[in-house]
Amino acid sequence: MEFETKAIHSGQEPDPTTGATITPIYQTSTFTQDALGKHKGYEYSRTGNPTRHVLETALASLEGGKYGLCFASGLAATTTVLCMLQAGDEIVAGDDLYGGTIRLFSRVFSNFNIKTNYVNGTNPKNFEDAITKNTKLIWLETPTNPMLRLCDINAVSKISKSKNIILCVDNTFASPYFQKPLDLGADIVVHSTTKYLGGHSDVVGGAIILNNKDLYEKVKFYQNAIGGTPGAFDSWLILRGIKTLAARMKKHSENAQKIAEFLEKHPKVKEVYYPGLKSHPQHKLAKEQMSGFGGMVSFKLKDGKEFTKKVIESTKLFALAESLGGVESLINFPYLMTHVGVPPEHKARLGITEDLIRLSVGIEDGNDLIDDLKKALEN
Ligand code: P1T
Repeated sequence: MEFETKAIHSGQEPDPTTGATITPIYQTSTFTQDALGKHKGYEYSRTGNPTRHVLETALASLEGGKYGLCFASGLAATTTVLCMLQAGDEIVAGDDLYGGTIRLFSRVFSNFNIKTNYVNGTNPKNFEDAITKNTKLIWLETPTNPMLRLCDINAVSKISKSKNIILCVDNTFASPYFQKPLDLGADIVVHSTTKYLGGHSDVVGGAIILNNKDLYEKVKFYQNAIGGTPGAFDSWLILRGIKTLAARMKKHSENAQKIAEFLEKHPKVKEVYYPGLKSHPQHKLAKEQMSGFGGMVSFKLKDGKEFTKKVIESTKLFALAESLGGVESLINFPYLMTHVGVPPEHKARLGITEDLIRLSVGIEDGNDLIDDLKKALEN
C-alpha cells in the first residue's frame, strides 16, 4: 500500500461496535469489565484507549514500523525514551536540536546523573569519537532545528549497531512522508506530532515508533508507568491531520523551495539554510536519505539584529509564533524564542545568532508568501 492510502486507511477500520466510518473519540477514562480480569482489551485510558490505539497503529504504518506509541507532547515522548536509561549512562547527541530537547537533556536528566555529550552531527565519525563505555543512546535530529543541517542516519546506525547502542532519530522536521529513519537503520523514531503530523496548529502531541519487540515492550511499560499519554480528542485531531499529510507535505516543500530560492537571491540576505538548495553543503545527502526537503527554511540577514527584529515583526501572512508544521506560515526568532534556553556558548557554536530567522512555510499560495517577505525586507 502506498503512503497516501496508508495515511487514510491503516488501522482505521470502521468502528467495530457501531460501524462509524471515522474513528470515534472514546472520551472515557475507564472501561467496564465483564468480570474480574475479563475485559474487551481496555481497562484504563492511560494504559490504552481505542482512539489512541488507532493513531498508534496508523503512525507505525506511516513510518514503516511495527509498533507506535503516542504521548501528550513531543517532549513527553523524549522523556519516556530517556527514562529507560539509568544513572551513570551517557547520551551522545547531535548538537543542533530543538531548544527544549537540549533543556531536557542538560537541565533535567543531568540531575539524575545522565550526561549528554553533544557533537557536530554533520560528520558521523563525531558520534563514534564521543562514545564511551557508558554510552547507551545516540540521539539526533535531521534536518536539525533550526539550522537545517543533516545527519547521515545510515552511517550513524552502522556505528550504533557495532557498539550495541540505541539510535533514536527525531523525525519531526521531515515527517515520515519525506524520511523513514527506521528503514535507514534507526532503532527508535520520535515525533512531535504537534507539527506536520497534526498539521493544523491545534493540538500538542508526541509519538514513538519502533520495530524491536523487546524495546517496544519496554517503552510501553514506561509510557504507562510515567503517564505522559494524550487524551482521546487530541489523538483524534492528530489522526485527522495525518490523512492529509502527503498532500500538505508536497505543498510545504514546493513553497519552501521557492522561498529559499527567492531569499538566496535577495541582496539583504546573508545566508539561507534549506536542504533543497544546491548550495546546501549536504544537498547530496538530502537527496539520498529524503524524498523531499520539507517546509522549514532558516536564513540570516546582513544588517544585524535591529533590522532582523523589524523584519520578523512586519510580516503579515507569516505569524510571529513558536512551533511549526501547520498549514499557516510562521516566522520565528530562534535566539529568543525556540532556543532561548540553550546556553549562549552552545548557541554561538551552532550559529544561532541575533540575525537568524526561521520560517515554517505553510501551504498558502507561494507567491503571496514571497510578496509578504519581500515587503518585510523592504523595511
Ligand atoms: O512541543 P512538543 O510537542 O513537546 O515537541 C518538542 C519538539 C521535539 N522535537 C522537535 C524537532 C521540535 O521541533 C519540538 C518542538 N519544537 C517547537 C515548538 C519549535 O518551535 O521548534
